[in-house]
Amino acid sequence: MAQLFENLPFENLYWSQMETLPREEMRILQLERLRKTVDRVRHLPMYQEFFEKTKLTGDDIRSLDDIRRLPFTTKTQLLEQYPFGHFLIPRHEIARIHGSSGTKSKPTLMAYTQKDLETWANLCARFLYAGGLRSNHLVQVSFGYGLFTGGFGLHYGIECVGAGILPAAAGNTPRQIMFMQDLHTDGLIATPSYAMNIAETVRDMGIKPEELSLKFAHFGAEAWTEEMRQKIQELLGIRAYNNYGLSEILGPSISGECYLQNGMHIQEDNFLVECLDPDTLEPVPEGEPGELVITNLNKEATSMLRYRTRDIAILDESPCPCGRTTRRMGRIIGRSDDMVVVRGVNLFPTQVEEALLRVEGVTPHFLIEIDRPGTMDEVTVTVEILPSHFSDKMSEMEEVRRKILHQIQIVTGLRVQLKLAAPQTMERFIGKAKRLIDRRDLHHI
Ligand code: DLL
Repeated sequence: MAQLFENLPFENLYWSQMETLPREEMRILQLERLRKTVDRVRHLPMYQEFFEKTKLTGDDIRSLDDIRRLPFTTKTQLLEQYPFGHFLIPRHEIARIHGSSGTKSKPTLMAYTQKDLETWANLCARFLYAGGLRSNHLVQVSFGYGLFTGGFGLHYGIECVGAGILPAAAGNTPRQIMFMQDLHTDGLIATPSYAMNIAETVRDMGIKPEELSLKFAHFGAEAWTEEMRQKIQELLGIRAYNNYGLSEILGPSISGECYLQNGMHIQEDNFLVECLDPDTLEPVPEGEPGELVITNLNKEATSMLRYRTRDIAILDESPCPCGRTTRRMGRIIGRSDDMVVVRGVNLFPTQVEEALLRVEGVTPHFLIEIDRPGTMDEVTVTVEILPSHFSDKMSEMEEVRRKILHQIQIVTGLRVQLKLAAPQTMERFIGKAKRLIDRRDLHHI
């Protein structure tokens, strides 16, 4: 993979001049765009009361720190506006609508103008290009196409770079692999859990990574660990990059990794990202994890002020050796609403993934179940074992059990119940994986 970059002339490393804009110029641009955004959204029903009371306008925003004078937006507020109350354009000007899956409630629907769609494609093109995508490549998009922003977002990003697309969509893993073999696809787009599923099937079919033409992949839409990256890279012989986004803001595009894989470059000309303590809503000290709170700076059809993502990550201000000047964000540690407090200890599903993948013979297919039969929380982790390490002999399995429990305790600080599942018995996901079931009724405590 290294050769892919060695032959490139330096100026070809970046898709847009925005990626290397001097920090001061970026701040000026952000401020200008923030002021415009404030003036555009202040008449929306969900912000009206605040702006009527404070009489704030764009002109009152004198520095980027003034963002702290603006109100937050939550998913609940957006749902109250369902379907169109938060749109900034009349219905006939809508070019597209996307939204969240809405398993628990109605979906949050977000609108795009034609210009928004062009901006979005360009932003996706930036991180795809930063990971080595060039116009001569053919990329397999194994995301669901639909209301979910992953499929269409990446699709048009690849098109924007001028590369070829195979819109394979998610599912039918043997067929995905057949395409990889027959069409020699260079790149893969998927959720990390589905990519793992594909990678394991490749291995189980006896296909060696070098028999495939895959070179790179961009994964996102759910939390994943460095351990998972290493596993998938090894099984498919690729470089796997992380990218982040959410439909309420735009979709994939908020940030993505460059070929150095050391954090996701935030596309700061389009998004103002704060990292706040979720309880006090004050900025966390630099280098500490906090909730990402995002403001749109350049979206026409819908624009959020200080949207509370519930995603926890660490921001990195240090310059990246790739030459991009944008701030970076570390991988998402978890969602604050995915984080459970068990016997007073904070637990994220990604911590369990990290622990499991440290043990040989263990797959990343797992489920965490939390119950409270009496007054104490009980955590049960069920994990699938590789065929090569699965045995009917109690003594052999005992060794694996001991190692897993030890790693879980090191990473999470918790003692859990462990169930070892036979190969191929745990559910496989083609989109976002579900790894946690919390059956405690915490409202009655
Ligand atoms: O998942 C957008 C997306 C699609 C991003 C494809 C990247 C690739 P939603 O369905 O609205 O949008 O879900 C957004 O997914 O708040 C995070 O909790 C999670 N998420 C997205 N990307 C990552 C990532 C898309 N790279 C929610 N790492 C967000 C961890 C992620 N979590």
